[in-house]
Amino acid sequence: MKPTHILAICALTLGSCLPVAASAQNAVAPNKTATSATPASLTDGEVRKIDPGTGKVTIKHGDIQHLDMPGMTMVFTARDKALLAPLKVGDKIRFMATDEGGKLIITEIQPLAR
Ligand SMILES: [Cu+2]
Repeated sequence: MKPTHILAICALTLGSCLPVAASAQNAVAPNKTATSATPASLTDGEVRKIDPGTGKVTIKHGDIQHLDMPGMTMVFTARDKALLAPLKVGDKIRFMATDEGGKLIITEIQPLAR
């Protein structure tokens, strides 16, 4: 097999896999040259209120650069209510927030040491 064939296969694979890995909304970001495409990262926060029934959690959070949001206290919705099970009010956490159609969803929570 010639090396050029391997390169061609890699390019095809990357091109078809990237949009699949991201959500439909984020899929366009890698192709943009704009500076607004900040990669999503974990945000520091402190749990203020937990509502296990609705999956809502109030968090005092630091800057969320990929959502272009300054630090504030606000309500998020956990994608999976089970994410909230280990939490207690006052816990320091790191969490992944994502904007889905204007609704802020938490997809991951990492508790920090109490
Ligand atoms: Cu906020």
